[in-house]
Amino acid sequence: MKYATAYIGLGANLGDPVQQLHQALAAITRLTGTKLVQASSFYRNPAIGPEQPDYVNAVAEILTSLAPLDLLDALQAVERKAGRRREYEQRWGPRPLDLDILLYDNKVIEHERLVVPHVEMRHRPFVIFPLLEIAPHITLPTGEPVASLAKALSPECLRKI
Ligand code: A4P
Ligand code: MG
Repeated sequence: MKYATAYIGLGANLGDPVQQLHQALAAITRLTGTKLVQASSFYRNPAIGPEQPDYVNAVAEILTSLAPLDLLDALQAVERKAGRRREYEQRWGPRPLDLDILLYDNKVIEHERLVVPHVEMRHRPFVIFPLLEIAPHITLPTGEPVASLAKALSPECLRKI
């Protein structure tokens, strides 16, 4: 079996976000052909977007034999089980669980349902600092080290739980 290394961004700001992230990690370990390698600490931080509760965010490294779109389907099924109903949501609005594919090997993917690296990741402290915690030497497919992206961001808004 050929495995890809992928990094998943986890976020929640409705219900019990810490519990939701623990459950999401457990659900990820149960996905077909997928192993959880490691997860970052959980970080509480203010929401980016409309006025809403603080988020808890984390990043997980996985090994998966799922193709990128199959992984997306599987993660969206996990989001739905956590009570997420996209049709009632506003863009960047509150959600019980959000799972984003940040990186998938060194691939660049531009599909109508899936863009990798995740478009917003480079601007988001709640993605870059947890990623740096578990993969300090990683680079984006562009060759940019995540450590360099972190230098342009402030970690002050993040509170490690
Ligand atoms: N999609 C495209 N690329 C990807 C990818 N790499 N990973 C598509 C996952 N999905 C991807 O996603 C909408 C569609 O994006 C999916 O159907 C998929 O086909 P969504 O999760 O429903 O998100 P959305 O709210 O409609 O918009 P967006 O821009 O994806 O939201 P984000 O970027 O996930 O932002 N503040 C803090 N502090 N922490 C957060 O985690 N999250 C958001 C949501 C806003 N503010 C936040 C946080
Ligand atoms: Mg999302």
